[in-house]
Amino acid sequence: MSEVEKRYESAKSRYAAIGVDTDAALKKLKDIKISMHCWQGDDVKGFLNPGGELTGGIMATGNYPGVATTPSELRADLEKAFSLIPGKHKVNLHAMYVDTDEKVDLDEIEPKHFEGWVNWAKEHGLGLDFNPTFFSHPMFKDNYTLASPDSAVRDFWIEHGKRSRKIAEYFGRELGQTSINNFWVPDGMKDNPIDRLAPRKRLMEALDEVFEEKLNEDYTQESVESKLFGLGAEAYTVGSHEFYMGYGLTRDKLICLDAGHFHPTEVISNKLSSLALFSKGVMLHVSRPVRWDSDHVVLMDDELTEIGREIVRNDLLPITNIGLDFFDATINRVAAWVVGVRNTQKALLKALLEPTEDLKKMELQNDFTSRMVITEELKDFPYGDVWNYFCEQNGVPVGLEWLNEVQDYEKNTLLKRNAILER
Ligand code: RNT
Ligand code: ZN
Repeated sequence: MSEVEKRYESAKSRYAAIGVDTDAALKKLKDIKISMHCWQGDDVKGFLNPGGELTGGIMATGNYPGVATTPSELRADLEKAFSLIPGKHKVNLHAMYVDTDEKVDLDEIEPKHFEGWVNWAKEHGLGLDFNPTFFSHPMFKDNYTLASPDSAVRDFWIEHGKRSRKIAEYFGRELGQTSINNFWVPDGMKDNPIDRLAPRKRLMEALDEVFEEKLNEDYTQESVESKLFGLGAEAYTVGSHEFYMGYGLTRDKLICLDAGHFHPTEVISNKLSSLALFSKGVMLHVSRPVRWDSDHVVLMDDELTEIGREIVRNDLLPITNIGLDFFDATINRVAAWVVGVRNTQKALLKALLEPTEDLKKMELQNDFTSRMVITEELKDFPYGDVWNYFCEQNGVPVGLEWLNEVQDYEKNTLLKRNAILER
């Protein structure tokens, strides 16, 4: 028996004593796919318009060496990250990550421009999610895309939205896993608008045009992502939470909740149970807003723990698509992915290791003392031993070991990349 197995056996009996089956928890964890966002790998630059500016109110800061600048570099980095993460997952692509030598614009993209990604996903047993890219483009005009008062601008983006749906449909058909196509639109104003209504009406109507054609939902489903504010859109964001709650619920779309898109003390964990009653499902952008929508790497903090609990305690896994959304360019980008995905899995595991039914019973019986004492004691239970065993079982490094692999990869691959760039 390995050291990891020995520790697992001991943890297993401690959990069994409070009625928790650790083997069952690990079996469930193995089936949970995390959608790993490709854009952490290249600081949200994409391949459509090399050297272009990042617009749309989001920002990546830092210049850590080794950034991916081609689809094959990005895929190599993703592969490295996945080799350090237990389980089989999905990659979340954006339209600007086209893989083609053709000069193609956002209103011209077709499934064939993503064939390289699909072949790669097949080879590695991965799913693919998608996002139309409504930013970093000259047609992002006066801070507007789909909500623009200029019909030429709107039409460009409507065409883009329609094309993105065909690509997501193609992903779903080819890979046999539903591809979630997430719509986030940065449109807004820096200072106080006079008319908040007209842009929202234009956005609603433009989206209705984009979604006119019915597509097979086994292949693709759309989600809509709200936001409170962005850089340059501090006073007003057209696609607010209320806007997309209304839109998503009336148009049968998934609601996307990004952890950084609300008031600084407002949390998304508390929204899941309400959405579960009214929406067909959710897409999560698990992120960490440090004082604002800063998109820091996801750490094991209270909100992540609570997100895991809300999903597991309320049995929301079947209607929840879990994706990540952060971009930190001051650290090794592969490490950023690995920390974010492993933490998200660990938060789910911690929740899976709770005696949920017993705790619910105590609550119903007004036994708030036991509820508090048990949940506090649970924080010191050896979930780390269960996690380590899960990693070993799934053939990925245990504990700190993965850092060595990232460091080797940096030395042998990432740093060489930059040397070539500098020549
Ligand atoms: C921006 C949104 C959006 C983006 C990605 C790149 O505030 O969170 O999800 O981060 O689409
Ligand atoms: Zn997001």
